[in-house]
Amino acid sequence: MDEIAPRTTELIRPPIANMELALLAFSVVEPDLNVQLLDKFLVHIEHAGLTPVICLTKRDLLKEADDDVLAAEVEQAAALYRSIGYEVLITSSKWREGIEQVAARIAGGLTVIAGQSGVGKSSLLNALIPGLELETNAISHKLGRGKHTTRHVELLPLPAGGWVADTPGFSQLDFAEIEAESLGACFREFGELAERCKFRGCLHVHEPDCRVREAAGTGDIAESRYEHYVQFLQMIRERPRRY
Ligand SMILES: Nc1nc2c(ncn2[C@@H]2O[C@H](COP(=O)(O)OP(=O)(O)O)[C@@H](O)[C@H]2O)c(=O)[nH]1
Ligand SMILES: [Mg+2]
Ligand SMILES: [Zn+2]
Repeated sequence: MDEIAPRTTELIRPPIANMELALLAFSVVEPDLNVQLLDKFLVHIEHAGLTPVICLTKRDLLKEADDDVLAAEVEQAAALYRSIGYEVLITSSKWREGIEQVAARIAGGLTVIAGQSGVGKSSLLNALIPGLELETNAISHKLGRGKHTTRHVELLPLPAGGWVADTPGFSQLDFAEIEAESLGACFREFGELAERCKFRGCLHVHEPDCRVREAAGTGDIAESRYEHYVQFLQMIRERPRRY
């Protein structure tokens, strides 16, 4: 009789099980880097028990834009996520920059690639896998919308071993599977601090002697991260009850 392998990790959306790494693609331009959405993806990936690797794509556009403010924002974001302990790779599929680093990082493993539609996931896979010609969603001027975008999940073998799954792009993630009490654990840098909050089960919002809120006040936890935590907590509390 066939045995059904236990599902070790589960991402609700996209529908993939038994993955190890989540390569989280975010473009620096077109669409602009959206750190709230990045934090949302990170929460879902942490919750699923996958290891996230952040991949900032379309670096060539950043260089072409020659915009110091934008460049500084991207630098800051990369520094912030690295300081939290996340790996951040910066790539240009167009210029083939950073592709070898991504290839080395995901070689031999099982990787799911996730990110909003249009950030360059399929282009990155084409750059990683010689001969692969996934359709990329260049805007069709005739139809005025993306065409031939990825609609289903496909496991692709990597040249150096291992597999990668291209997933349909999605821009909306809800918190249907995450409880308020487990949200804090999805923010890595809250970890040790949260253990020293006065109250067990502290949600780090209004509770007295909360180390997490304290750290957000002093800047030890980045303002943007704490803000997003509070926003997500609110979303969890406001979601419709499921019976
Ligand atoms: N300039 C530039 N454009 C890119 C790059 N990667 C992807 N694109 C463009 O971004 C659009 C979306 O790319 P695609 O790979 O289909 O994104 P996906 O929806 O995430 O799979 C297409 O028009 C690509 O040509 C890049 O590194 N540089
Ligand atoms: Mg695609
Ligand atoms: Zn607390």
